[in-house]
Amino acid sequence: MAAAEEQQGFRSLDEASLVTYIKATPALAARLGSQYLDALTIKEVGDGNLNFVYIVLSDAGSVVVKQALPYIRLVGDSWPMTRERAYFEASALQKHGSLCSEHVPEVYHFDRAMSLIGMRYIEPPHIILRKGLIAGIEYPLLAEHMADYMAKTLFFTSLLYNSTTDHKKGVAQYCENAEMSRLTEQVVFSDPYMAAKYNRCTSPFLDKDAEAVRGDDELKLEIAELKSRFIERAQALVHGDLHTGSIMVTTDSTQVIDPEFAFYGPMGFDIGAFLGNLILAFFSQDGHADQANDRKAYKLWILKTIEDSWNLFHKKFVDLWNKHKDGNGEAYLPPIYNNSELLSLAQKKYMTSLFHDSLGFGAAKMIRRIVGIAHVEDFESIEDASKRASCERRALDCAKSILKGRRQFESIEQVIVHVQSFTRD
Ligand code: ADP
Ligand code: SR1
Ligand code: MG
Repeated sequence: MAAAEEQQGFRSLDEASLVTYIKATPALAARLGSQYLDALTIKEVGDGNLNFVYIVLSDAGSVVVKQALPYIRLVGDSWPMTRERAYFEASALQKHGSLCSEHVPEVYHFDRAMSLIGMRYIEPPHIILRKGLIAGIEYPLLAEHMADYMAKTLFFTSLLYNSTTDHKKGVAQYCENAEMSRLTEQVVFSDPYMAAKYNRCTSPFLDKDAEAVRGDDELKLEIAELKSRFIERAQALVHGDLHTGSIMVTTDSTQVIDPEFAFYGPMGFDIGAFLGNLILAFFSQDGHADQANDRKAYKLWILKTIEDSWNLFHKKFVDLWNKHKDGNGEAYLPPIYNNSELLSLAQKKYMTSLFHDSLGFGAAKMIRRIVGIAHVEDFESIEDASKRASCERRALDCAKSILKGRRQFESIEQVIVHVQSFTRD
């Protein structure tokens, strides 16, 4: 395999060879200052599941270099994975960045043969949101920023804004990211519902709970519906992996990274990933509570953030729709939907369906993080396994009920009340 890769112009880099690469790459060298290249500080910081990420600092500047190797880092080379994911990540960063530059890092350089992206270093005090949630830090602008990011990236890549011809061009381009979508199909929509090699749970505490998921016919019927929707519904260019580990934050800045799973899919997959991961963070809080901080106020802040995120997203998305209703979008042609009563009925129907999709996908994402392959640090960092399992069980039971009953919810406030009903206090 290595020889074939080399023929395609690919070499996997390390800290030392990255210096040589940077010296030979003007777009990166310029960012760091060409006279400082002999004294670079380079650190590999990839704590994600798939790739290698290097922070490169000089006295004059900084870059992040991310390289995809032909396998999944979490598992190793026994699970091969296309390096082309780097191309889709760079393309999606550029497209989403053009629509929402405030919340997407700039791409400085892309090398397709090397599966390598050079991008803005999202500097400290930014940290990964998931880590901030574990630490109990409040982010007052998170809901506003994420609502803005989701409304802009999803609206402007949908048929509400684009012609069907342009939309299909986008769909065709990202259809090629099928291998990444297949990974999601497997680890989100299939493996948790059957005995699968990489599934795990907090054993023995959750063994029966995982078995119950695999034996729950009602749940299986619902997840089948969502799986088909995930594959068939080319609604917008979605990020594809919008969990709290793909967002870097300070109290006044929010940056979305890592869209290597991007494709034209259901909008609710992104919204659900974000909200579902906030719900996981909520259920993990009891495991992080201590004498100094019972986390009760923080749990309320998370719930408020979930509520605000959906409500602000709803408002911003419908505002964009109204603003551009006479533009090129071909889903609701002005000659047909030109009376405000009819348009507002169409919007209500669209947003209700999107709400139920978001709840379904969010719940599916919660379930996979508890009984599937890739668990989340929110729970994994709770050392006491029995305590961890009881947090996870509440999250799992909540997710199952949302997945099955999603169509009954009429507002995010009702969902919040439902989530709270699974807690001890
Ligand atoms: P993977 O694709 O393997 O999931 P990520 O894109 O999530 O990798 O990146 C892994 C880690 O690298 C992140 O958790 C973050 O700490 C760091 N990172 C990634 N991109 C940047 C960036 N542009 N600026 C600063 N740190 C980054
Ligand atoms: C092998 S599954 C790895 C997971 O990590 C990524 O962040 C995606 O969520 C993927 O499902
Ligand atoms: Mg990641």
